[in-house]
Amino acid sequence: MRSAKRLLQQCRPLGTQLEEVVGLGGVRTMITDLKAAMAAKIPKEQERLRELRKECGPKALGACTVEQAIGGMRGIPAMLWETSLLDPEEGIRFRGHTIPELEEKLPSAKEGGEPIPEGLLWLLMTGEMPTVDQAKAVTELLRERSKVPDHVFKVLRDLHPNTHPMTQLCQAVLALQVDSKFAADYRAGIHKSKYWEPVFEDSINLIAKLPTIAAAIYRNTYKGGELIEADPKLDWAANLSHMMGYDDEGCLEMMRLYQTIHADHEGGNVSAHATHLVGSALSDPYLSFTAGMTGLAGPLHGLANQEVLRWLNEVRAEVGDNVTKEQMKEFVWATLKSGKVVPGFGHAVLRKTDPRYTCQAGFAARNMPDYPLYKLVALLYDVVPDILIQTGKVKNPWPNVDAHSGVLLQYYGITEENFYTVLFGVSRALGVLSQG
Ligand code: NMX
Ligand code: MLT
Repeated sequence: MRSAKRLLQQCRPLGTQLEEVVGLGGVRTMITDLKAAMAAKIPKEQERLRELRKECGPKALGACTVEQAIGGMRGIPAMLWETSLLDPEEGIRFRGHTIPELEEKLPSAKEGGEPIPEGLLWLLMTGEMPTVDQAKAVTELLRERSKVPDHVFKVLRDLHPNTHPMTQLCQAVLALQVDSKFAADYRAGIHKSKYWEPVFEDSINLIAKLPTIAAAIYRNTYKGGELIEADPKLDWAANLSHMMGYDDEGCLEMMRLYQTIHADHEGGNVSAHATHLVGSALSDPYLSFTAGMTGLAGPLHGLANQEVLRWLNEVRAEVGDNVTKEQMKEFVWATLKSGKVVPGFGHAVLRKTDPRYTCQAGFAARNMPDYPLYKLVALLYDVVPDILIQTGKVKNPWPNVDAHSGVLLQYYGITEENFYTVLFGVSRALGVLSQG
């Protein structure tokens, strides 16, 4: 299923800009409080939706074929998704901005460095590119709410030691649900025009706590359970890396970029669609995000980043690090002939190389040009598309986001591939909860 936004845009232009407000004494001040920015925007957005329905309600969005119904509603424009738009040829745009534009325009933690996801969160929620101060204010907001209650750590500790990190993430988020503001306000009879406020509160509370939860899962599962305190000087993504035990400056930058580019991919992918669907029952953000994460845990979706590494390690175990093009071709054919997919390649919507892949390849070229695994992934780019084309059935033979992310993590020492999808999930919270 894909977004109806393109057609809806033809009916009516996007909402108004919100940059400045007139404060006390008539002084124009920039809003740096995310909730205040939302409060100024939401009534207009609610009105826009009402008008859209009135003006365009009967307009048809397109026809639907039997093949599309069988194929999981692919290509049917049937969903309103404001935060991002996916073009099959160009790739994702977040509120109108491509990945290279985000790299250029979003605030960074250091001069000329990688974008910080807090800036993206502001952009996704308000539709406006944030200033440095606005992004910093989000960092502070998330820091203030980052404390995870003890009972959540207890839930994690009591799980079976073999519990997959993605299952642990879901359990921890469900354990947080006891504090849902939306669930409490709904019980108290909140007016529906005000739903957005407790949804916003829950979303921010959850996003703020996810790095600590993810790091606890990592430390419990792979590092003997010794947890690391957050560093109050660090931003949200850098703190995730720090609490996992990785303080290398390059790793902090990698985590900022990683957390920015995985955030949103329109509404038709499994994690976004599941979050949206469950949220439409007025299940609170903790419940709906968990639904998204159980979907992200599937090997054809987010778990593919773990599968890519597993698969590359199989190649290396068989032929060593100096794999030739011919050996790689044989390995790809053997994978296909054994009835498996080549992980990290193909996409339900994209028909070109994923710009998130290109962005990560650029990071690798700048920061780890001689790393053997980077070279192996570059070799895959040379070999796999041609073979997938030869099968005659794969609609997109090009690499997706998952083909490259594991290499970056491995380089900085995060070698436990079963954990990778948790990092994807932390980032995905920014997109799917903003849409909520
Ligand atoms: N390797 C082998 N076969 C493939 C691949 C691949 N990478 N991609 C597609 N196919 C097959 C697919 O299984 C289907 O075969 P069949 O008719 O026998 O069922 C045929 O090609 C047509 O599929 P498409 O229409 O091209 O792709 P579809 O939209 O069904 O699926 C994916 C999209 C992403 C599920 C698919 O390309 C895939 O399984 N890729 C590998 C797993 C992966 O990398 N997933 C991550 C996606 C991105 N993410 O982060 O979520
Ligand atoms: C995603 O980021 O969600 C994946 O690329 C899958 C998709 O968009 O269908």
